[in-house]
Amino acid sequence: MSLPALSSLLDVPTFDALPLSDIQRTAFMHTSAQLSAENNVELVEYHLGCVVRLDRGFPAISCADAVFRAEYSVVLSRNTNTHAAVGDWVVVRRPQTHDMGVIEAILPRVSDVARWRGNSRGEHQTLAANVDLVLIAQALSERGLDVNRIARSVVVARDCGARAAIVLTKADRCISPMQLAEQLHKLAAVVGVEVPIVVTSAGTQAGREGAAKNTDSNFNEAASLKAYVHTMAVPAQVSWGIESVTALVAPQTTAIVLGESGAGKSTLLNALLGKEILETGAVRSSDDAGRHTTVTRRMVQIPGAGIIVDAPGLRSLPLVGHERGLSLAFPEIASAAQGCKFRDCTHTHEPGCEVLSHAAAGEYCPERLAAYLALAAEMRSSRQTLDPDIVL
Ligand SMILES: Nc1nc2c(ncn2[C@@H]2O[C@H](COP(=O)(O)OP(=O)(O)OP(=O)(O)O)[C@@H](O)[C@H]2O)c(=O)[nH]1
Ligand SMILES: [Mg+2]
Ligand SMILES: [Zn+2]
Repeated sequence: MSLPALSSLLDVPTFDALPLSDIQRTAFMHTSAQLSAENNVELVEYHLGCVVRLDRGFPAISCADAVFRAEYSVVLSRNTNTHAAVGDWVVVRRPQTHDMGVIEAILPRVSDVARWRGNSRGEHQTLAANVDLVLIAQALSERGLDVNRIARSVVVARDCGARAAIVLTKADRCISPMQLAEQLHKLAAVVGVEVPIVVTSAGTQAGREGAAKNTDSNFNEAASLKAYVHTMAVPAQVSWGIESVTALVAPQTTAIVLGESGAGKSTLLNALLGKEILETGAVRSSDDAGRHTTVTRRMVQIPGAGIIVDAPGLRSLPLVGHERGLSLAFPEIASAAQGCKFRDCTHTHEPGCEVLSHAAAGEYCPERLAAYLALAAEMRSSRQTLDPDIVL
C-alpha cells in the first residue's frame, strides 16, 4: 500500500499553531547540540519538528519552514519502543541528498494518551502525545449509550493527565426528547458534574435540518437541539452544537477524539473544519458499527481554536494499570477507599469499608458507584493476570 499523496500534507496545522512547552524547547537545544557534537554534523542541520501525521506508522513532520515525511535514524529504528506518536516533538535532520527527513531523537512528552492493547502479554499503545483534552465520541441512538465505555474512556484520559469531555453525536437520529434527556441524566450521574457533555448533530446538513424540523437556511444547530429537548430538564454540564466542541479546544492546545468506528469522529471534525478534509464511511445498519474508515492519525487545525487529532476507531479499551485515572475520575469514592480497613478492599462486603458506609449514607449516586466498582474490579483482575515481566 502506498502512502497518501504529499499534497495531503498541506492540511496539517501550521508550525506556529503547534503547542510547544518550554521544557521541550530547552530539550531540543540540548539534544541537538549533543547530536551535533557526537556525529560531527553542523548544528544547523538539526531542526525542531512535530509529528503531525502517522500513515500506517510512517510519520510526517512539520518544521518551521516545511512539512515533509520522515524516517527514523538507524539508532532509533533499532529500538521499536522509541517510535514517535502524533503530537511528539522531535529533533529531525534533513540531509540534502535525501528527500525524507530523519528523526534523530524524540523529545520528552508533557503527557501521552495510551491504551492497553492485547491480552496479559499486551503492550501500551500511545495514541497521541502532548494531549490536553480527550474528546470521547459516542453516537446517540435508541439503543442507549454505552455508559461503561464512556466511563472507562474518562479513566484512560485522566490517567494520561488529560482532561476529558464527552461528545454525543448523531442527535438528529430518531431519539425522542424524553429518551435524550434520560440518557443525558444517566450519563451525567455516572461521569460526575466535572466532565462536559456536548450534544451534536454533525451529519449531513439535510440530516440536521430533519432533526430540527427546520428548513430555514439560517439553521442554528445549537438552538434547534436545545429547542428539541424543549421543556425537558438536562444536566448543567450539557451544552449543544459543534460550536460548544470548538469552545472546549482552546488555541495552542491539543485534543484527540476517541471512540468506536462509526461514532462520527471524522464527520464531527469535518463539520468543525467547515470542509471535508477527512474521509468518512457508512455504518452497518444492523448494529451501527463502522468499517474502520480512518486509518491515519492526523492533526487538524480547527479555525479559531486549537488542534484535534483524528484517530482510527478503537475496538477495545481494556483497563490495565490506570489506577491513578480511576482516582481522578472518581475522586470522592477513591478518597473514601483510602480509609477502608483492608488495603485490597473490594468495597462489596468487607467490614470496615468506608466506601460502603458512605454509600449507605446515600452519598453516592448508585450508578456512579456501580461504574466505579466495575472498573476497579476489572483493573484488579487485569493486574493479577498480567505477565509479571511486563512493566506498567
Ligand atoms: N445522522 C447522522 N449521521 C452521522 C453523524 N455523524 C456521523 N454520521 C454518519 O456516521 C457514519 C460514520 O461516520 P465517520 O465520521 O466516518 O465515523 P468515524 O467515527 O470517523 O469512524 P472510523 O473512522 O471508522 O473510526 C457516516 O455515514 C456519517 O455520515 C450525525 O451527527 N448524524
Ligand atoms: Mg474516522
Ligand atoms: Zn472498601
